[in-house]
Amino acid sequence: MTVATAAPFPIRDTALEPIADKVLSGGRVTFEEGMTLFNTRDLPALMALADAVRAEKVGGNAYYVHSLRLSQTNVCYVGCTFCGFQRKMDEEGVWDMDLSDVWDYVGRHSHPDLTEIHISSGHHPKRGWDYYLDLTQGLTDRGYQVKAWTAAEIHHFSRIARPKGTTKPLSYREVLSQLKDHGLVAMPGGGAEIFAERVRQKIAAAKVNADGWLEVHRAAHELGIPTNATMLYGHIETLQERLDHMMRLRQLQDEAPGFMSFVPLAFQPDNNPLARELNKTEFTTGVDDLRNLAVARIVLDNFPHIKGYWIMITPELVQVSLSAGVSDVDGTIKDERIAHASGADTDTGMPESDLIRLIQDAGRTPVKRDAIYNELAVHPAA
Ligand code: V47
Repeated sequence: MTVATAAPFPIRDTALEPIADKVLSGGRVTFEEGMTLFNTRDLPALMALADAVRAEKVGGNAYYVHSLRLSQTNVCYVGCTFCGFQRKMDEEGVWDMDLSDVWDYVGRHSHPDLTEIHISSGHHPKRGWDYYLDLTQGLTDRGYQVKAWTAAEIHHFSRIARPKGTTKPLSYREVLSQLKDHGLVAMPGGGAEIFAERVRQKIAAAKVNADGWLEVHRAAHELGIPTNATMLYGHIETLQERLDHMMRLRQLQDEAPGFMSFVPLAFQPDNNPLARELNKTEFTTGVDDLRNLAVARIVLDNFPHIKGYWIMITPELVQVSLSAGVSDVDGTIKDERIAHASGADTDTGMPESDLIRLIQDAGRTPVKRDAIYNELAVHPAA
């Protein structure tokens, strides 16, 4: 006999009933239960459960940030196969801003409401450590909150920042603490890709490994630098590997809290070696995007937010995802380049008024936040 579930929404897949009861009474899902969530065909119940978890955390609010994406260079020596953005130094289509170019760029894109500059770029083989410190400091001095440098870049900096004549890399902690002294307020979640070694070897073999990525974020959290975590999905990874990725993040958040949001990144399948090798031209499906976000919301019970990244899954689906666990829609962005280099067909930025409307029309209250989730303004629907 099945015991009636306490869930205030219909559940057609009976395998979900005990999980819903557990989650709704504050319990934590196991790996096996996480797989049941991934495998269910009962998307409405999965979304409703994730929505209940979301509501418990943020009530009727949904967050956004007035941000600018800065990709000061696309030069990168790492060679991740999913990436259509990277260029070698002498390749066509390359750009590489020195500091004065960056100040001009930011001046051109500046707006009185702009709070956050999110840096997203390549691993440059020639730039020295001072460039990164001066870039962080210069943006801070101009009044912006700098959210910058992925764990993969921190790993790269640990090698280029070492004192002359030494061979031992600087510790992640030392690199991060110098950046913090130059104004860094938060770190983005890029470079996580998929932690499972089987996949990482195929798509990001030369990038920092999973343990290194997690170690950098641990060091950041211990220094009081909040961070995000991403997961690149929709290519060669299995559902088990997605869940393993989430579980490793959950574990780190238990041990060294400091993650603000989890950001699933849907594979953009154009102009990159992985898409060509897989002969892949289609974007991830809406069903996969929604279940991925919903599972993340339920599994990552210690993450304050799940972010719906409209650049990669469209504003329309992000609006729906506000009923599937998502509580943050990222930002105005303005000049996104990484996803667009791999075929994203969304706009490269969105006016703040459109973001507000997107959230209001989903029945949520838009809350403008800064880079570290201080609330700046609330825009209830009229
Ligand atoms: O690190 C590169 C990914 C990341 C592709 O922290 C791709 O708030 C899909 O990290 N298909 C950069 N993804 C973007 C990023 C990010 C975005 C939004 C918010 C936050 C945050 C972080 O984009 C890279 C890589 O993992 N990426 N190529 C591609 N073809």
